[in-house]
Amino acid sequence: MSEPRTVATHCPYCALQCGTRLSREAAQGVVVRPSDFPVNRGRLCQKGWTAPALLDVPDRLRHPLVRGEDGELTPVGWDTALDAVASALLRIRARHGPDAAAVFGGGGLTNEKAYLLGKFARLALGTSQIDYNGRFCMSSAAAAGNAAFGLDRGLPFPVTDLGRADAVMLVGANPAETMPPLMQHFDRADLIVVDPRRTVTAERAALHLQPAPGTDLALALGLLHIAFVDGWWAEDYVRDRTTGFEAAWRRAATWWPERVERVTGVPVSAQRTAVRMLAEAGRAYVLTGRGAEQHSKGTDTVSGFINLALALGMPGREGSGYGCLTGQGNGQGGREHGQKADQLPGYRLITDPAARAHVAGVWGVPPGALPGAGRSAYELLDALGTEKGPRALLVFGSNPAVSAPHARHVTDRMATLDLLVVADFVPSETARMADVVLPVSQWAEEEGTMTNLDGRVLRRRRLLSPPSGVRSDLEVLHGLAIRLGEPPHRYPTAPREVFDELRRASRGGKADYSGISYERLDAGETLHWPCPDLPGADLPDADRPATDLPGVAEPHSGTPRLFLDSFAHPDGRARFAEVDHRDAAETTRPDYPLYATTGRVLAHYQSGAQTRRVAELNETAPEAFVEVHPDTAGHAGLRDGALALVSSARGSTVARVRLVGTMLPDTVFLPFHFPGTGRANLITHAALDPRSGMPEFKVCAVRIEPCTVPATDVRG
Ligand SMILES: Nc1nc2c(c(=O)[nH]1)N[C@H]1C(S)=C(S)[C@@H](COP(=O)(O)OP(=O)(O)OC[C@H]3O[C@@H](n4cnc5c(=O)[nH]c(N)nc54)[C@H](O)[C@@H]3O)O[C@H]1N2
Ligand SMILES: Nc1nc2c(c(=O)[nH]1)N[C@H]1C(S)=C(S)[C@@H](COP(=O)(O)OP(=O)(O)OC[C@H]3O[C@@H](n4cnc5c(=O)[nH]c(N)nc54)[C@H](O)[C@@H]3O)O[C@H]1N2
Ligand code: SF4
Ligand SMILES: [Mo]
Repeated sequence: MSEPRTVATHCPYCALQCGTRLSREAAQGVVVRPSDFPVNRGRLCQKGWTAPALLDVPDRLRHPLVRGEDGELTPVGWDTALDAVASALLRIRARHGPDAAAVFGGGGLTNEKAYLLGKFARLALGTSQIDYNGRFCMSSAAAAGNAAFGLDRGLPFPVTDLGRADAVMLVGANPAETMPPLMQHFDRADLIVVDPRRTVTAERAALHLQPAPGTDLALALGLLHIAFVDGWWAEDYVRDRTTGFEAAWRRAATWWPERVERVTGVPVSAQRTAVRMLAEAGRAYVLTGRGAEQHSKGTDTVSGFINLALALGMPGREGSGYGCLTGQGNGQGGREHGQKADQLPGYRLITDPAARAHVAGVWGVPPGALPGAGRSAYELLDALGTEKGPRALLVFGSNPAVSAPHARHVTDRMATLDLLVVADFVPSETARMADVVLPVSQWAEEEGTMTNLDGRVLRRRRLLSPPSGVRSDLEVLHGLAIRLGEPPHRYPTAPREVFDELRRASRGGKADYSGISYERLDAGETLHWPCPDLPGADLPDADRPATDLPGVAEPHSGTPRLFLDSFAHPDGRARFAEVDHRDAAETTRPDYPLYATTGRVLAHYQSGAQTRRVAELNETAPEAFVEVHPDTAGHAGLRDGALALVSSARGSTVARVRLVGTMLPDTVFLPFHFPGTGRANLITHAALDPRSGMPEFKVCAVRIEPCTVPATDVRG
């Protein structure tokens, strides 16, 4: 098969999924150009522009590696590697049972990979122990969205709707660095940014509210209080389209603006201005990011902001609404097709008997063959190697050695495993710990689908063959499954075949993809889920209703805007949530007097496994740093550019001081993209949100001091 010279595809990184044209050119090799796709309209960020460099990073994995007797990872053939993994898995299962093997997936995997990984875990391994890094990402917003609206799709409207907004409130999101091309959709709107830091996004805002980390819920309650007391609330909408306002109001009633100012630090006048700006705008949106969500009360915090949006009558109205800015490339699709501990494909609950029967039917097994719900991501990592926990872990698409909270503890747990297997295309920090490393193909070398932040299903297309010696994730799963005794046809390796099965498995579920096909996407159709297929599409040709009958002729055109007529609860109404503020799991004390919060910079993506290997990006942000207010640094004896030791009750990390005059004096900020002793997650807290399993990445208590020991002596 000859390879195309140019393909229309999407960026390998974030959930915006900017459209690109990728071509092979004689002089420059692979070249990327932005396309006029609606989300990015001809723009890309620095990561998108430099993405081709990922294809041939110097230490690209090209051979399977197995840890030898000498303790070193050594190249071997594929049969040797897969045999080693399968025989170890069989041994562990025989001794400890099926739940002794666990799987950790990722929101960067295509829909096809995420689906087949979930199926592989449930059938080939028979384990309930599967979860993924999306738990660390948007799980709090998902839990709050499901509770409020009966359905969780990050943005229940197309991104381009934002372009007509008059006001947009961004709570804990910094899209100017995390999704730069998104900013063009805010050109018309007055931005209200809620962030403890004066970020690049906050610089562009009409109003910047600067709460102390972990106090957003108090702020949300206070804004609801003002909306009601000052008479801004949408009484008719609340009566006709919602339930539960009274209970929510009872909580908000005690959050008068002065009390909110005391807890959050946001002045009363700014609170009032924010509510007025949203209420007076004809078209307004409230959007949350990780800053609001990555807390042990992340779900309640998002519920607090949804309550505000509902009180102002925004959700389910064209031109207004609430949304969560999902993060990873397939953060949306990755949570819909069965790699989440409690879910089956189609966003079905694994505990729902009807869901189990449907999916088991598609998989050709009795429903009883499907395991139940497993542990959430951090609970899973925390249980590794313990008496009741998994003894083997297979990682596809994540680098938890850097990105998991309380990272030292997590790597300690991983070190006790009988078997750690990592599939990746670079030797990530987690891969370096593995017993077996499986080199896989990446983005421009494969076909598939991704679902972007507004629920639009997109085609990822192949420009190049993968390097020889490298296999696709689908081929890896197939190879392992047959060695574990599974019938080969259960694990197709062609993405289109997997997608067609995923369509059947999702049919009738919340995230129904059954009407979406490669053919329709390749013909240029814009399809947002849910997109059910024609009635009878699952029947043999002869039994299908004739398509020229009235009402069955047109294929479903997808659902760009949800909730316009009704919300997805049985009564069609949205639910206010009865939430109240509480402190972060850890508050400051004399030995840890400052708050640390964490997040991202423009040049790096996530654990940095990919972007630290792209020279142009790494030069922009070569090492860990900590943003500190000059007075705070002065008290600690630290100058700009000095090396600081930032310590919490869990450990210390080393970072270079950046003096930032707009920082809150009692708050420091660290990006989490760096490895070794520069890992921000050496200090973060693993307190979990009881409803979503989200860890408290965004607030913990620390102290900061000059780093007097060589960085290598700090336990990393
Ligand atoms: N450059 C870059 N872009 C990315 C990624 C990346 O790694 N790098 N990752 C992608 C992914 S997976 C995700 S999830 C998104 C994340 O996108 P964002 O949510 O925009 O990213 P973060 O930097 O994690 O957090 C946003 C802001 O929250 C603020 N914050 C911290 N604590 C609090 C708090 O208590 N309250 C409030 N209100 N704000 C707080 C931080 O100061 C930060 O500016 O980005 C995606 N895009
Ligand atoms: N302190 C702190 N920690 C955080 C956060 C924070 O804000 N603060 N944010 C959290 C969030 S929102 C997220 S999303 C996580 C992300 O953190 P991680 O899950 O570690 O994400 P990545 O760094 O993207 O790791 C993905 C890995 O999979 C590989 N990979 C990419 N695509 C594929 C594929 O198709 N197949 C296979 N087999 N491998 C692939 C990449 O090379 C990389 O090594 O971090 C979380 N950790
Ligand atoms: S905004 Fe996201 S999708 Fe767009 S170019 Fe940057 S990293 Fe890629
Ligand atoms: Mo994320």
